Amino acid sequence: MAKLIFPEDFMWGASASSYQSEGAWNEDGKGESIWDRFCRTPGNIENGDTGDVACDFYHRYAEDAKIMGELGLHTQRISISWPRIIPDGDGKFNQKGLDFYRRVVDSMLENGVAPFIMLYHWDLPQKLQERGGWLNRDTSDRLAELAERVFSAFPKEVPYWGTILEPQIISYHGFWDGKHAPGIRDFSSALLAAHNLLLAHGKMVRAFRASGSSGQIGITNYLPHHYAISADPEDVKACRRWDGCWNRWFLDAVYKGCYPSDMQDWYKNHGVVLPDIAPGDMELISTPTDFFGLNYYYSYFIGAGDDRWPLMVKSIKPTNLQYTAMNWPICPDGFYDTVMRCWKDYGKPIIVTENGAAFDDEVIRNELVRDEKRIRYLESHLSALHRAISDGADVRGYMVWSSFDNFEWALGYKKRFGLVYVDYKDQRRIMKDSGKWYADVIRRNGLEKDWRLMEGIWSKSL
Ligand code: IFM
Repeated sequence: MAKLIFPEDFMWGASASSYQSEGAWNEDGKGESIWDRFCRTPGNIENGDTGDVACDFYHRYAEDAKIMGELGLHTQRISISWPRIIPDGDGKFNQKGLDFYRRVVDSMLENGVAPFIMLYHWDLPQKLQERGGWLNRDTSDRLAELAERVFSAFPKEVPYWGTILEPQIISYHGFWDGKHAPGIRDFSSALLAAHNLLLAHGKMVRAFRASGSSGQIGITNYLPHHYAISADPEDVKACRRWDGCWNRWFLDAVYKGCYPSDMQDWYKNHGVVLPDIAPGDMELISTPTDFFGLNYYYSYFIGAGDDRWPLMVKSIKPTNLQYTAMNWPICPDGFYDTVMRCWKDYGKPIIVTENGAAFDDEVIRNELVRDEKRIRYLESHLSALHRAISDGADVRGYMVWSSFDNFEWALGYKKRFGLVYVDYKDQRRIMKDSGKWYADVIRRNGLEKDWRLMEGIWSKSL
């Protein structure tokens, strides 16, 4: 009998995305995306990997939908490859692209899995990049047009819609440190990109309401928790700045209709050019949504320092924590604190749209993947989530990243996050132990463990 039982109608799911899984990068009329281009520049991606084939989901969606059904997922998140449907981002429409998503949605429904469609998970058409991409306000209108097409194609079948996946990562890795496409390094540009992405979010929400489609819509933010490394006021202020940059900048805009004034002042004083805000922009960005999409992986430990201009912080990696293969600290307390903070500060029903971990998985005897560390990671985070729910947070669902191993952006295929192992040589799928374990959690709507009692997992309360 599970000890930590989740609410009766709790939604269990998993997530994936188009560029990371589909492959078929130039089939059936698909246009080039910024990731197709970025991956072709030597040095951008580990091992020279690309998403050209990925998990070949484009051809194997039916088999994969069966596996989603075997996992017992209530929902699976997929994303729309924009250049598959509108190859140049503007103008010509490609029916074959939309037909593919029709087949995917039907296969999922046949297997009892409700589709959760994310409209933008990073694969911008390259042609739009050539017109400025996210630095051009017009891109937000183009994305709203794509969204309208997709809403009208699926008026009833899709219960959950996401607008933008992790505007933080798109802006900061795409435009601040340049690790992601389009590989620009300029903080002011990052804030402009963020503003245009948030405008696109608002426009898509309005298009959704106007379309009369059924279902719920929200945006997904990337929300690490931030702990100050000491009680020294300078460290505490630095930690608040880091949080202001990663979390409050986006959350306050979407849920309160303003950018935080302390961050605006700090940026202006450090020579950052803030985006122009046209009349009505903030109202558009804060158009009401139905749920708060929360992605959590790890926490940061922040103090005052000289790094990360214009923030002037330092980030340390505590030695008493365990780390995943991404070198991310395993920190379920941070998950609890993030969920509680989001609930208290923004008061919207939460869906955890991603949580998970990469480890160095190995296949044993051609059929088993004993990924005990992933089970412990998920178990510790789910028990932290259970505690947040017991303490009053309105959390409606939880989705593991990821259902299947896939292309981990600049880190290529080496980093495996899946509940299902993908052998990229022959595209064989092998259910990992974590997949079997998660199926059992879903079946029982709960689990046994309390992370505060789990050996080797850091907790502030220990
Ligand atoms: O793989 C990514 C995903 O595309 C967005 N969220 C974080 C995951 C792990 O890095």
